[in-house]
Amino acid sequence: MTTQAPRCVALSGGVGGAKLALGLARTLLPEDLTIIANTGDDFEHLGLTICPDIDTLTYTLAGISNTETGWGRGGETWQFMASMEALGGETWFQLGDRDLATHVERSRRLASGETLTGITGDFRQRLGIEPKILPMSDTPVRTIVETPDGPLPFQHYFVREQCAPVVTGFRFDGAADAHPAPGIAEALAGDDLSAVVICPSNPFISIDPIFAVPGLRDMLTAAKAPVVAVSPIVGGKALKGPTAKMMTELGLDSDAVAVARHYGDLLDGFVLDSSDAGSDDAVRSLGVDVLMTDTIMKTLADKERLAREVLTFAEKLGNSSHG
Ligand code: FO1
Repeated sequence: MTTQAPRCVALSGGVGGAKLALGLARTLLPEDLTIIANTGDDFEHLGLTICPDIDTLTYTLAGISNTETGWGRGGETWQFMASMEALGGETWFQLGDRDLATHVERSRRLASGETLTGITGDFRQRLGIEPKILPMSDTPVRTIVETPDGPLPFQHYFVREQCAPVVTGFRFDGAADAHPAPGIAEALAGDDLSAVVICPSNPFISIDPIFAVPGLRDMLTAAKAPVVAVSPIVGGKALKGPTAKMMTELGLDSDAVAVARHYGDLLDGFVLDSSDAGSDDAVRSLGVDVLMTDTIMKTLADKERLAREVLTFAEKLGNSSHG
């Protein structure tokens, strides 16, 4: 009998998701990993198209990210921002000098008719990344955060307003006309797929925009591999970002069980942090298998260990569902 290397598709937003994506990239053969990135955070700013989650994934996998912020590039300088400030331009969204090149070149290529998939693929190859990073769609989809004072474009809510407004809901503008990016259907098809991993990203603003692309969630449901999500909530708190605050404002419990319930039928397995022992029965009662482990990824070794454990968990789920 020959044992095949596992093949995996991962869905990711920004910082938290990119950490597990890096662990997966260091565990799997490059041709066996495809990462689908949220583009709902994308926006047009200073005449440029900014794609934060694609860039966070790309910089993280290339080993050139700013490990303190999780976004942007390491060793950054800020002359462009200082010059903008002197001219009275907008500076609430920090674009470093090195990072700026990504946005300028991507915007130029988009304007000349290239697709986001093509540009993302070219950038990652030039930066030495082997696994595929695919945007969820080549059609622009923009997350809009509904608040009592009206709708806010995602980055205005997240960065300019520092997530302070109360969230009453979300809209994904453009999603109805979007199509999954080329390569997604192929990555999710085939009997050799071993795992679909939903990285520990915010379910509402990082993963739901991916599911808002018509047909994409159905492709996941139809995939021949178990779908496993890693909880972004640990001990009732989001490790980074506004997930727990949002859940409370939306009238949900701000715990890992509510995240599992949010994904619902889609899930075969859920990875809970050991500090959430006691929530596992509630997740199992949803008909979802549970892996309890340490999900906090501080070091590279943490990322690799979690990636290995998630893949082994998915493999077990796959074996049991196929008798
Ligand atoms: N996040 C911030 O909190 N402040 C910033 O000034 C900021 C700038 C920025 C520039 C490029 C980029 O790719 C990402 C950037 N982010 C910034 C992160 C971005 O807002 C992400 O969408 C969120 O972190 C959610 O994933």
